[in-house]
Amino acid sequence: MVKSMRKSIFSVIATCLFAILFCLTLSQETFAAITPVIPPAGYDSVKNVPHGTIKEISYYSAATKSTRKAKIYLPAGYSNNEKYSVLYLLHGIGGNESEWPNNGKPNVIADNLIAEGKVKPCIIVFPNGNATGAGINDGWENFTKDLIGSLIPYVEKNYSVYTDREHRALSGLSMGGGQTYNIGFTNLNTFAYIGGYSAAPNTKSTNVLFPDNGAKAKSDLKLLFISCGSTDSLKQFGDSVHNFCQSRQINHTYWILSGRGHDWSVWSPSLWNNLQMLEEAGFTKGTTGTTTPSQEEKPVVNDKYATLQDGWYYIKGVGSNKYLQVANNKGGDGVNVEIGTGTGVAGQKWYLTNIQDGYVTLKNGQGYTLDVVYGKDEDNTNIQTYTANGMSAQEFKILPTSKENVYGIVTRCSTDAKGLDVENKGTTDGSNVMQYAYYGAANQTWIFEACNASSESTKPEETKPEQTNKDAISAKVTSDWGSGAVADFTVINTTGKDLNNWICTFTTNRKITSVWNATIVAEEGNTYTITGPSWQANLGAGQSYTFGCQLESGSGEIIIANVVLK
Ligand code: FER
Repeated sequence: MVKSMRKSIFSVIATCLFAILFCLTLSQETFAAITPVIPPAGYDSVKNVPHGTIKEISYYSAATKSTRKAKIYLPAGYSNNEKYSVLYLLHGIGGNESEWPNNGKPNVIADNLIAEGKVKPCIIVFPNGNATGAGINDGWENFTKDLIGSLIPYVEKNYSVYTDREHRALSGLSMGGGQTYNIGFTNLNTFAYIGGYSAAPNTKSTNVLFPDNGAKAKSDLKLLFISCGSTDSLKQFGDSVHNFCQSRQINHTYWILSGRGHDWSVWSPSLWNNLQMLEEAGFTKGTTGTTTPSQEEKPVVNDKYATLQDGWYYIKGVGSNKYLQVANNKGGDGVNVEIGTGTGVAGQKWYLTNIQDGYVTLKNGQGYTLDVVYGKDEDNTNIQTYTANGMSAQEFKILPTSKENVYGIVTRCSTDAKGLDVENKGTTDGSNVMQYAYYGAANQTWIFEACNASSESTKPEETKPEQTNKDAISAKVTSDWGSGAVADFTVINTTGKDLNNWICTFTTNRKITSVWNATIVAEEGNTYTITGPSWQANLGAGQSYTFGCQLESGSGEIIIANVVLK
């Protein structure tokens, strides 16, 4: 009896131990509850669901000292009133920023998963992973610097995204899978989620990937997803990461797609699973997913406008209770416009002038005019001040709201569809002001307070009489070889008077890399100030002068704006 009880207690303990061991063995490889599966048919077919958009972006890279291109998927209903997580998704050896968009259906896969409620809206960025250029011997290796030092900061400055590691993921296929491991494991403060699909021989050895023997990866990784086709000749590279992680008990999921090779039949299904695993691991935490404006926030029809009297105003944001101002109370071209606590300084005073068709201009106490950068019709375009130039970028309509003396300020360059908007509904001093689809939100509406003191009643000085017109300089491409171009720039003295030591400031849509037969005296972003050479320092009224410029790659004509010749 005692003996048989002992025997059964022993067998219960043994069964429990076995069960615990069994569970431990299972959880060792997979910590995400989602086990990858071959996606159902139609997972990458365009359906009648809201569609996100993929667009091209370009940014200056300190790693290549050039402007580089990338593509970005913005989910349907992308809104500045929401914050998004970002997945950086890398391509393979023959590709560039278009490889995933052209071949992998990433937008369709994401649109469908979002529409099904399986993942919340997020942003996917498709970089060009070969950051090559003059003097760079390994563009794939140099991409680490490009991604971390230039592309991520660009995305985080220009889009409404979270900026912590727990909202940033890195995945890639083949060469991009190798890069994902090389960059991801050694930058765990930047990325909490790593996904390598069919990683290539550029994958570094595990003693390089895990210099601390995997301690940080073990504690900090929120998701590690490894996938590969079973017949892929490169399978050993994912195996090596898997084997190391298994030996160090670093949580990960290794998905081998039976019978598949080194192609999109692995990569698109990997993305479909990876997105859902990201969702489960907390990648989109904080995003509400309710990005469609509610009924009362629907864009208003801008068929009416308010008429305010010409005069000086302080312009106060309704959502922030702070005043429209220039940064550092500085007068100048290209000075940022933001909000700040009311102090009555010149940089917070705006002289409203009614012009034609219901539009107004707003010139501040320093004599510079409110201006939409390049007059672009795009959400998130920044607002600055610039010398008055009569262009639509400087023309605004004041729209009434249901509240007295509360107005929207919409921009003519967006045909009144976008309005001055405090970025991310900011309320702190220095919060940026840009243009965004206008729907009368608190961060898009403004109170006009007349400045009453008699000293303020005079119109601002007419500044910059040297301002001429946009035709004072023009450019013509003479040779374009794709990655660069040469153009003739012609300055015409349209000022009506002789100019000694002429100086011309302008902005272009393509970066100038060098100039001959003239000199660049100042350069800020894409704004250049150029003087003539010693033999052409003077330019008589009506006279023209042509000099040469080398430009970075781009396409189409050269657009020149904001020209000042003096
Ligand atoms: C190699 C085989 C394949 C290699 C890279 C690849 C660097 C990459 C393939 C891809 O990106 O699809 O030996 O060496």
